[in-house]
Amino acid sequence: MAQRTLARYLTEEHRNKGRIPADLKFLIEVVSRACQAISIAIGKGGLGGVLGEAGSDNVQGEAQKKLDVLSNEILLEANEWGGHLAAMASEEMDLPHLVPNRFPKGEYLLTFDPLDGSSNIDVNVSIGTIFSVLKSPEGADLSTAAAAEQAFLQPGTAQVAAGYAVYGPTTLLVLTVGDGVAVFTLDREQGQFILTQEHVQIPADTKEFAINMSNQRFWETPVKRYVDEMVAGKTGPLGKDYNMRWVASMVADVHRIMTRGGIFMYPMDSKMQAQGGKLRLMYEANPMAFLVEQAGGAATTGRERILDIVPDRLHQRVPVILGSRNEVDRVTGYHGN
Ligand code: AHM
Ligand code: MG
Repeated sequence: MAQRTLARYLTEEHRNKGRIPADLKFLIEVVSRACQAISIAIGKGGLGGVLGEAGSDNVQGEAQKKLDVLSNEILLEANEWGGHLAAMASEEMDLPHLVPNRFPKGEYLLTFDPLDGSSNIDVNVSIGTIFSVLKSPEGADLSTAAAAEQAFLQPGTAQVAAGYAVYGPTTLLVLTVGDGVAVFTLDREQGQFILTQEHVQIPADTKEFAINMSNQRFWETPVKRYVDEMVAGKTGPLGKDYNMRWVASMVADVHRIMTRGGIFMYPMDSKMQAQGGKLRLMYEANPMAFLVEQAGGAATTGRERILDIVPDRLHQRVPVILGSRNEVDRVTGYHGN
């Protein structure tokens, strides 16, 4: 049987299922090409002079790596000319990036974490790109970058597409357009993403959890209780032995869950209270929550469904608990929900 490329998958979603308009199909293809370019840059590593610090801080006050900056530029440049976007917002930029006046504007908004897992870049461990697509509200004020922020403040339920690329031993693109989750593998010789899995399903139960255990003393009681119960193993209240994995790249940890189930938590902790959590709603939590729900899993903050949160600012942070449904329900229940 002929290989199904990403282009073909998107064409079928457009033509046969009427699910995505042509503009959205084009947008996703452009994002996928940017991810290929990022994958090539990452692959060069020390030979390409792309490792190490950029010498600047981003809006979150975090030191930027050269690849953070480069990936951001690749995504901006790839997407600004196509006529499908109204504006973009990135974890690495204070304000939205408007489409320059020399290019036509479209109706979509794109948000991204250009290179997730920055602490893993220099140690040759999997990293990724996360993206989300929204529609620009009718009549949105896009006259200045500051005014444009308002257009992005939509709940995750409004996303029309979301995905991530994981740059691991192979480069994968994992995508949803609201019709389940599909996985594409980059064929480096062809320079194309080829469909390798469709209808991804996260098992409802799991024996694997992912959390940064070094923050244990800062967690709230419900998460402490849940992790204690998992660590207690077979003779504990949950009656099974659990295994722990923590790559510290959200894309890699979420991809493991997409592949074989599990629960991922970056919960609220007392260090992060003032800022609302560690992970960013628009660039990390929402796209991952959309993908996980589309694969039959669940995603909450412990207190509410992530996709229901109405953002009050672009760089908002939230606690994240996602993955196998029964486990997410259990720990969410411990929060009194
Ligand atoms: P980044 O976007 O700056 O890379 O930060 C987000 C990352 C996630 O990928 C990962 O889940 C988490 O931060 C790792 O945190 P920690 O350093 O506490 O292990
Ligand atoms: Mg990130």
